[in-house]
Amino acid sequence: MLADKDRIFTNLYGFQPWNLDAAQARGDWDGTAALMARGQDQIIEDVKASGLRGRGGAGFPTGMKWSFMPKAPTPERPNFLVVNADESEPGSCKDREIIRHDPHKLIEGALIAGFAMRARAAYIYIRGEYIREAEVLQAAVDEAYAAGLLGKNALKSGYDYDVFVHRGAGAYICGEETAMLESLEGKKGQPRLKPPFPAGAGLYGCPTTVNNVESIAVVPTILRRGPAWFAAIGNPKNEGTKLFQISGHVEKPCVVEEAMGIPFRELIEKHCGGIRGGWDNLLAVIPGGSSVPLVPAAEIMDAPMDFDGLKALGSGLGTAAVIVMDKSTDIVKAISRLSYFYKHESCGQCTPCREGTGWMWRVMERLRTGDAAVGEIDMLYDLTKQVEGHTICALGDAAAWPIQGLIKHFRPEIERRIAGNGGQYAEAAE
Ligand code: L3W
Ligand code: SF4
Repeated sequence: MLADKDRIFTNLYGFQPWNLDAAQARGDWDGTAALMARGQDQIIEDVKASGLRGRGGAGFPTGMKWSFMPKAPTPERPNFLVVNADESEPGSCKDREIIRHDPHKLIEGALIAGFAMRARAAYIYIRGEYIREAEVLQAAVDEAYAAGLLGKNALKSGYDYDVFVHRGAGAYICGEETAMLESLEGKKGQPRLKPPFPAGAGLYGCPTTVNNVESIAVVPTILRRGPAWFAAIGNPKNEGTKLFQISGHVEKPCVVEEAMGIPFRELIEKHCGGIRGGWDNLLAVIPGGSSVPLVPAAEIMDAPMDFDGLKALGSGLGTAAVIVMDKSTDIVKAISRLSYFYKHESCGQCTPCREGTGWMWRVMERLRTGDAAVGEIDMLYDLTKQVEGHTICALGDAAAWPIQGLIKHFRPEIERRIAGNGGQYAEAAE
């Protein structure tokens, strides 16, 4: 379990004010100019040494991503940082807490990260539904400007840096990094083909790094306490602290900062008061937000909650949005509902996703009611394989994986429905 002294997000629950005075009293903006004086390359090396991997789902090494940015940008082709605050993954709600209660950690991180990658400005793209959070964030940015922490000659460092808050309009797909860039440019939020990656051609065609809110907000503390401190927490290649968001059938759903790699059972016992109805009542867990396959109860119990531990189980850490389902869950219905979500959120520009998500959802609905032939289970599995890996962005994969997980682990339950024996689990209320 993570010691209190190792927690980065000391105001996660908003017990203290979010404003600049309170943030500074908690240690934010302490010696920021001295951190920057270490130099851009040293900051990138420190972030690399800390082992920080992207907290938005993919787990790409953050320092390495920054190192892809050109070292000599020109006024005609500046570098940009884009902070992905379009938190829309079902189950994910950690970035919201950071922005609500600790916005200065994000803003200070955006300054240091932008400086390290020689960016001219940062755009924080915040989910449209996060109305109050956008207000807090803008007010915190305004405070930072007024205090000389941002803008011309930010922190008297000789470095000019702007931070803009940009509100989204409610499309999940704008959380995909290249759709976000399109949206920022004022266009329809549709993903671009990669490569080129944003570091080569991003916002307005300029070199751009897109990082998740949590990835940026932890950077000042990592630099202040030293990369070795961060790297000593967690497991090899899965270092540091992580915000877990636990929802569903636990006694006390919560967002909590823990060490990467904490075993699932410990996470739930220590912070969530256990599983509703006891451990025998656990059915399955989606450990990383709706885009990763579910893991059945018996396999998840002692699993390390980190990138590699969950990958070994055929799932993933994703954003660490842990969705817990007990035996009252209609598991086929739950996955069918996710299929509907992906069908609804598909941007429609590539055929396997546009057509496949609707097709998968329709078959899922028939499996839910048992109004299908047994052979359609394999047909649906094949269909997910036709979508997976054949689309422009990861939404196609995200739509396919939950269904694959369901078929892999709960085929007998689907077959029972088809055989007309009734479900093993009670039909959940609408
Ligand atoms: C330069 C290369 N850059 C990779 C960069 C790339 C991106 C990052 C990761 O999807 C996942 C997705 C969701 N040169 C590079 C390179 N990069 N190779 O590294 O890239 P990638 O393609 O592995 O992932 P992605 O397309 O960014 C992210 C999953 O996260 N997810 C949930 C997401 C939801 C939220 C939310 O609501 N906040 O984040 C959950 O699992 O499905 O698989 O920056 O440019 N050679
Ligand atoms: Fe759009 Fe789906 Fe293709 Fe992604 S995979 S670009 S969401 S149609």
